[in-house]
Amino acid sequence: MTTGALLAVDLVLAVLTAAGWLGGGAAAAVRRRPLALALAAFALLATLARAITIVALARAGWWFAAEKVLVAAPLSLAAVAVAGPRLLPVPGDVRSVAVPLLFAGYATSSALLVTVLHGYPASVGAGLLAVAGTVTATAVSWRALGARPSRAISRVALVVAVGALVTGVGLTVVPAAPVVHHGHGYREARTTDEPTRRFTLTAGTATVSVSGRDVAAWAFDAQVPGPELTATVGDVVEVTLRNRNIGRGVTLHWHGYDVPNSQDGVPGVTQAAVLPGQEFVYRFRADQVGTYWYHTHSVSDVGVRMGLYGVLVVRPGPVAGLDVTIPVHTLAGRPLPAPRTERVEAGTPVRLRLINTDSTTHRYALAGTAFRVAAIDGADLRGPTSLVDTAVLIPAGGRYDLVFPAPETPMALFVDGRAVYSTGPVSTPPGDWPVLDPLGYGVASAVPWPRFDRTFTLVLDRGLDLHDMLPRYAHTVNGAADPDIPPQVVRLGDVVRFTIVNRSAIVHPWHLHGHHVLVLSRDRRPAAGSPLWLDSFDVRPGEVWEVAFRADNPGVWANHCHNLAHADAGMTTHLMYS
Ligand SMILES: [Cu+2]
Repeated sequence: MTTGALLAVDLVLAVLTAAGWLGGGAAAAVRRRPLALALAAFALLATLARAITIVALARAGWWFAAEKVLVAAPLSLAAVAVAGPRLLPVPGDVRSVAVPLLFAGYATSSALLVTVLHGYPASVGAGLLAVAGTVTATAVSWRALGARPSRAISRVALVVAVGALVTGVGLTVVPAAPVVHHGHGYREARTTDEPTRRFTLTAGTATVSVSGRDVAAWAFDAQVPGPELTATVGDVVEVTLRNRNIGRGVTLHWHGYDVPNSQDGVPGVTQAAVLPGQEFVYRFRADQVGTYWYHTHSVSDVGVRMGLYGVLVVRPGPVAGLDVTIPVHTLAGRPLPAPRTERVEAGTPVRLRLINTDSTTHRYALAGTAFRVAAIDGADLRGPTSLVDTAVLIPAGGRYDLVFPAPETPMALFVDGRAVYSTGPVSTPPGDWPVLDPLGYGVASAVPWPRFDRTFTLVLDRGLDLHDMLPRYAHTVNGAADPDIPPQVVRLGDVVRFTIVNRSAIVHPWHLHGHHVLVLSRDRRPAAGSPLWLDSFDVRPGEVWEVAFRADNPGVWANHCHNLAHADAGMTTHLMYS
C-alpha cells in the first residue's frame, strides 16, 4: 500500500473509531443496549486496526505519524482504558457506561481534529487543547445525563480542562518562529550593448475566443496565451511590461529561467507589482537553452488562470525541422490550445514542446509514432531511449520536449484524451497506456556533490491558520502558512538538500525559483535514470522527494507550490541567501 493510501485509510479509521465510541455512548444514554454494545465493540476493533496504520505510517516516515503517535495514540489508549473495562462483564444497566463511552468518543474526536486542523509538526499546545476539549465535553455530558460526578471529580476535571485550555491556547497562538519581512533593494538590471531581443508586453482585460465562445480574460497583447518570446542562446532578452488596466497589478516571472533575482518578477520580494499606467523593464541574458514560460506573479492564482501567461523558448541556433510549442491551459473551463492539424513530410525532425500552464497535472499521449523525451524543464536528458505507447504526466508549470522523425502515417498528441496537435487522423488513439517514470529514464551519472552543506525538510499539509486575524484552512509548510514560514537560509556556494514530504491528500507541484534542482530520490529510492534537473515536480500524497542544488544565484527566491490556489492559501516559502 502506498503511503498516500495509508494516510487515507488511517483517516477513515480515525473517523470510524470516533463515530463508534460516540454512537455507542449515545445509544447507551437512551438504553439501546444491543446497539450500544455493538458500536463499542466496533470502536475497539477500529482502534486495533488503527494501531496497525499508525505503526505503518511511522515506518514510512515520522512526518506522517508524529501527531498520531504523540496525541492520537495516548488519547485512544485512554479511551480504551476508560471504556473497555466497563463493558466486561456486560453491565446490567447499559446507561451506566454512557459517560465512559462518550469520553472515549470525545478523546478520539479531538485527536482527529488535531490531525485535520493542526497536522505536522505535533505540538504540545495542540495536544493540550485536545485534552481540554475531551475533559470539558465529558463533564458537560455527565451533567446532561443527570449523573452527579463527585465534587472531587468535578474539581479535577475543571482544573485539567482550564489548565490545558490556557496552556494549549498560549502555546498555539504564540508564533514559534519570527515572522520574516521581505524588504530588499530592487537592483537595476545593467544595460548592455550585446545582441538584444526586445519585446513589449501590454497586460489588460480582453475578450478572447475559446472553442467558439467569447470569454473574459486578462491577457498580454489581448491574446491568450501571450506572444511567444523566442531568443537564441547568448542573446540579451529585454521585455518591457506595461499594465493597461489590471487593477491588482502585474509582473513577469520567467518560470524555470534562472534569471538574476532582480528580474524574477515576484511582487513584494523582487519588485513592486506594476500597476495600471506603469511599466517595468526586464533584462537578462538567455544563457539556458530550452522550453520555458512566463506568467504574472501578482495575485498569481487569478492572474495566470485568467490568461496572463505565454511561452519563452531559447534555441541553440537555427531550427532544423519542425519545432512546435504546445502550451496547455484551461480558460473559463475550456481547454487551450485549439486543435491543430498540419501535414508534415515523413522523416522531418519534429520537436513538440509541451508546457503545462495550469495548476494541476495533465496527461499527454503521443499516438502513431515512437518518440524520445529530449528534455524536461528545459534541461536535456542523458541517453533518452525510444518510447512507444507511453503517456507522460506533466506537473503544473512543467515542460517536456518530445522529439521524433515525422512518421509516414499520421501521428497525434492527446492531452487528457483530447487531440491537440496532429498530422492527420490516427487509426489507434491512446488507450490506458503506462506512464513514463522520469526517475528511471535515460542514462544515470553520479551525483556531483560528495556532501551537503545545508539540509531542509518541508512537510506539506493543511491546517488552521490566522490570516489578517481571520481563521482559514491554509495549505501549510511545516505547520505554518505564508508569511509565517521561516525562510531557508543558505550561503553562496552551499550545496543544499531539500526533503519535501507530502502528508496531505492532494498533489503539490513544487517550484523553486532561480534554481534547477537535481532529483536525488523519491520515497527513499534513488533516482536511477538520467540526471533530472527540474524546476517543477509533483509531490503526490504520501511521497517524499529529496532534491539538491548548488546555491549559485544570490537573492530571495520564492519556493512554493505551483498549484497557485495553494500558493495563495499559504503554501509559499522563501529561499534566502545570508
Ligand atoms: Cu499545492
